[in-house]
Amino acid sequence: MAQEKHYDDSDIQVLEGLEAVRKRPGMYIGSTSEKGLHHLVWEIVDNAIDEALAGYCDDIEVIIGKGNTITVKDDGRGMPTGINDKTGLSTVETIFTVLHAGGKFGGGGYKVSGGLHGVGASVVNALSSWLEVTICREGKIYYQKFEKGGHPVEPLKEIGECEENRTGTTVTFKADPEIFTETTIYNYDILAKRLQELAFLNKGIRIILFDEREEDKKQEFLYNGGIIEYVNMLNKNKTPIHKDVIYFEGIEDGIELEVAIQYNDSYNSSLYSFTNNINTYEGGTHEDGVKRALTRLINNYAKNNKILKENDDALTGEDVREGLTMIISCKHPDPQFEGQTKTKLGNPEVRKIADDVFSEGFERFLMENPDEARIIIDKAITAKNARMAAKKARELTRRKTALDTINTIGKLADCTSKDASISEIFIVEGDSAGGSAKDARIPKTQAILPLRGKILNVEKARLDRALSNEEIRTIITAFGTGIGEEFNIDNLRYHKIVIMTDADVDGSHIRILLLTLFYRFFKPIIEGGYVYAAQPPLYKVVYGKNIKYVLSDEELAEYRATLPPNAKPVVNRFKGLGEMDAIDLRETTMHNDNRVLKRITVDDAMAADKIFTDLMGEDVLPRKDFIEQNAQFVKNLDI
Ligand code: 0RA
Repeated sequence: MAQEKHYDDSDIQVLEGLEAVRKRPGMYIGSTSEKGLHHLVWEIVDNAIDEALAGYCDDIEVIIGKGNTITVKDDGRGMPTGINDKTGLSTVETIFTVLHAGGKFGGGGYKVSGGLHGVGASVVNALSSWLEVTICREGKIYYQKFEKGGHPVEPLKEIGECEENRTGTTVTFKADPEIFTETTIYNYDILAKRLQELAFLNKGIRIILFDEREEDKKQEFLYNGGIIEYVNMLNKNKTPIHKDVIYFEGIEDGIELEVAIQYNDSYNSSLYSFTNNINTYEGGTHEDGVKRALTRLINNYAKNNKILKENDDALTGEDVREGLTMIISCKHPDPQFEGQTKTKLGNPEVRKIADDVFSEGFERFLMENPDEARIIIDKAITAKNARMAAKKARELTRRKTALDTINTIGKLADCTSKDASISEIFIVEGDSAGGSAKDARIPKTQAILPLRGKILNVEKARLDRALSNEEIRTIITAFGTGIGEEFNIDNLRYHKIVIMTDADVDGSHIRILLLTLFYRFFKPIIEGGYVYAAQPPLYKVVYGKNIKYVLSDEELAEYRATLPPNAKPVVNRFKGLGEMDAIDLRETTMHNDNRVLKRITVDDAMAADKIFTDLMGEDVLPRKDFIEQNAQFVKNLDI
């Protein structure tokens, strides 16, 4: 009796905590969209990764069950099962029901949890219809189940025996559809991509993903080479200009740093940095330190070996990073995340550590491999020469500004407002859609730029060539930001840049080309959240006096189901934007009241960019087929 009473007391407090999570799930997992749903998986996987980083676990299995349950199984020490002094509950129950409990039970090492620092398990429990945990430890099997919102069904109990040396934790949960109202269906590709990334970043950990919703769907990720293999994969369809990936690692004051690089013959750099397995999209001190060291060392080597002359201009960071693929992974006991999206590493001490680790290793590499050194430095010098040529080309363009402006004005129907914060530009596929859009717009705040031709694919083009493409020049002039070294986000003339293309393959192609262009040359406009994709409807349904526009076949079926059984609505399928008249377009796609705009994230743009990267060297596959096969990506954009 006494024990049960005690249990009830704690239960009340505990459930108040979990109730808070259910009231404001967004505060704990960002959102309750598809992204939030997947966040639940990361929270549980992170705990297993922590156990692996502490050195006790090598195998992690993630299973998507038939009913969209998730199971995460590890072969770690098993969560502690004894009674916790503070809560009077078992440590297992404490971990799953007390907010902020996680960290305190960790046995040192890095906490990799994506910003939640170990509170993950209780948050996942709070947002689940049910959750089960099974633990093997010291020859015994323990089990506990929680029901809707984290209510324990009964305390942790022993349910059987296992081999003495078998240990591990298995967690299974079902996301609560009352919380995740948009979807509770897991996307295999999202899970696979991140689990693969985790396997690259944590060498030697085997992560297996099973999808029981489909027969024989399974992938195993195990990379003993860690981020070296990551760079190999990124460069798979490119042409490296030196044989092996160059890798350095070091540890100073408990801060661990790994860098892997390889140059390829392209003109762009692919640079990804991580801290405690979190993608630091906004960079930070680890990235700064490595970049600074790279620029300094290449300049020094070039000068010392008389490849650059005394009076030559120095190579810039951009020059030495042309064609560079690089992964930086930092593991820090107390990372400070800053920036707009909290993905910028702020710890100042890391700058020097990163510089030290990279420069010690890279200096030796240059000394010991003069042939490779020469190839890398020649590439940087070529990049510098191209940069100077582009500068000249830009100066020429600037002198022709009057002419350019006339050309641009011919195409651009600008808005009258000069206030960027309320101004929007619609980049529209084709002249006929451009015409309807011009009629449909609000002239004060909405500008229309019709694109006539396909824009240049910038994957294989340097800035100087991109600048010779008329459609690209028009876009630059319209944006007002300039490009390359002159780029200035403050001069952006529109705070909404809306890509408006058809929902077909050509439309996706144009959209992907535009995103690639923005990603390569106007990244801050994507990072700043200024870029959107419009979502024109697929059908217009007229039923009596009601007009309804729907975005997809599913939505059409849903709408039909709401009509009486004998209803015969008139359903009109739009074959493209060009088929819509100004009224349709205004009602559905352009005016604020009804339109659905999808904000493009850096991830979306990266995915677009990757499609082209993957295409290089895959000339067997015609471009269009490839994009058709990647319709999933296009669909993702259309959520
Ligand atoms: C702290 C201490 C111990 C195990 C764990 C944490 C642990 C947590 C999780 C979460 C998922 N899988 C896990 N595996 C282990 C045990 C300490 C000990 O045995 O002395």
